Amino acid sequence: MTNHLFDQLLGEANAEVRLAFMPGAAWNSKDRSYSYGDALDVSARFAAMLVEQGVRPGDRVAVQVEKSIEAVMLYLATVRAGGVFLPLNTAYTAAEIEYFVTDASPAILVCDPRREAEMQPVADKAGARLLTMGVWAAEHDGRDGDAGTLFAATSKTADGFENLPRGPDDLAAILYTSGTTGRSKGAMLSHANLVSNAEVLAELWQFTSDDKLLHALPIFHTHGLFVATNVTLKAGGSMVFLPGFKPDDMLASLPDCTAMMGVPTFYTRLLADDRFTADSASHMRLFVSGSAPMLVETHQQFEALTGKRVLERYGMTETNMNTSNPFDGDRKIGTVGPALPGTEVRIVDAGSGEKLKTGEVGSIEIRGPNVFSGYWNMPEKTAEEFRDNGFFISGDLGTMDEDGYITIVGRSKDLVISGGYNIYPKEIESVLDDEPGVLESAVFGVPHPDFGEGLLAAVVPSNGEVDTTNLMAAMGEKLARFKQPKAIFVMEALPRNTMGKVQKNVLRNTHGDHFKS
Ligand code: MCA
Ligand code: AMP
Repeated sequence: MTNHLFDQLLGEANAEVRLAFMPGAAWNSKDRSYSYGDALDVSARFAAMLVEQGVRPGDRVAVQVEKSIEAVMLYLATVRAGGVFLPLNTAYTAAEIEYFVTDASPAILVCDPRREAEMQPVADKAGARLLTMGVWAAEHDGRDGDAGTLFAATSKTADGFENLPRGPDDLAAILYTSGTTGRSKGAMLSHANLVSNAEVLAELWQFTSDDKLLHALPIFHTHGLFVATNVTLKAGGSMVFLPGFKPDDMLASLPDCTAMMGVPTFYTRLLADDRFTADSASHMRLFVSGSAPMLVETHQQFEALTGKRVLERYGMTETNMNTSNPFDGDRKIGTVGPALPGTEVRIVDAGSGEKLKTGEVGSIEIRGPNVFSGYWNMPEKTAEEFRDNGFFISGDLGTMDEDGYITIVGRSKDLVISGGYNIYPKEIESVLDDEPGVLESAVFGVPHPDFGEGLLAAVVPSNGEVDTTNLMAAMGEKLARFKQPKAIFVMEALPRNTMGKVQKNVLRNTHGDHFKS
């Protein structure tokens, strides 16, 4: 019996090789590090536990826990148990989680022990069993570790656990991505989607078992979970697993690593730190950036300081990675490189779907084994975003040069990318519009020195006045912190064009300097 993703990523794992190391924290693992042998053992024990807890092939396992090596084991365990892994941003409020679990109806919801009380009703409403998973992190952040019910339910042996069979087209994960309508959509990713991308990237970026990846990304999104982790597993390499991006930890870990993946904010923060020098980077064989546009000037500063060029690539939750600048060959700054081997990327006229000429701006569309099979429970939405010939309409606008390199020039979707996190203004506007005293609102992004784009909101009061402090507080209960506007402006009316459409470009121009120091 085969389990496509597990077999491809770990089927030939060398049990002796060290997989991951989490420095500075007394994690629930032997000497704070995992070998591939540990990974095989722990993920089998977790998988056996999930089956005992009632997970059946195709069932969703929703997980909102702090970053730890064990959380990665839970991902692998879900796959081994035949389940569908559904990771959730740790910043999400209970109100946000309720939407996801009601929509995805998971068999199990795993949360942090500190959030058990607020998550129990959420799990009950969705008919999910609640488990808690903590990290023994006393040394890390001073709190006494509560390991939670998940570890307690896991037996000390895997007792001959056998992976549940799963084929290439079976679902391995659902990742929620916000949408222009304000409702988040669950992107369904198959075993083959994940395997094909991991294989292609590991080969293209020349990952081997000698690599040690500096991993400081969150593991509830494609970048940290699939690009960084799956590629490392595929190559049989190792990782230094940091809980998040802290310059001190990054600089302390760099000498031990060979490669790093990050969002542009990682690079601007490193460049702003005097301790990051040519020496810190000289032994590194690869720096990758993605999830948001990296400014040309950031590329140039990085190259001027280190003599190395960051490799920029382009992906989406729905498609995994689509394009990448080459490992060997010309990494063109300002572009995201050509289509990955096996993936087709084209630039077309958004209306007619006709292919455009070299250099013309159009809709970026993608077809290939990396592209998802659709949105969970949303066949109409899925149909709207695919062409009849199978191309997925990304919502990004770009050009292709004579060598096939793609440059992203904008977005047809109303989307703000802040520090690598996607924020759909519509979702925030719906929350603001529901507040008493608000007639209407417009949420938009402007340049931000740290996050690339920073979120701002303009509101029109229904009766002349509205208290923006109250609005901020109200959002605190409903929206994750990174989705909350950094400032709210009160306006008499929103700027509109003759069609009545809100002119966000006018708002962006007016407030474009808001974050400039
Ligand atoms: C934190 N805050 C943010 C963000 N992160 N606000 C806006 N945007 C953000 N991204 C808030 C905090 O709550 C805090 O609010 C204040 O901003 C300052 O926080 P700080 O401590 O500076 O933030 P941090 O904890 O250092 O986090 C910044 C970060 C992090 C390291 C850039 O956001 C991050 O790891 N981003 C990576 C996201 C990612 O992995 N994206 C990939 C998605 P206050 O002070 O008011 O409480 S996958 C994807 O996009 C596709 C598939 C792809 O191509 O990869
Ligand atoms: P998400 O839906 O969170 O997976 O974010 C996907 C979006 O991030 C894409 O549609 C792009 O708009 C953006 N993105 C990812 N990588 C890059 C990049 N290298 N340059 C510009 N935008 C990017």
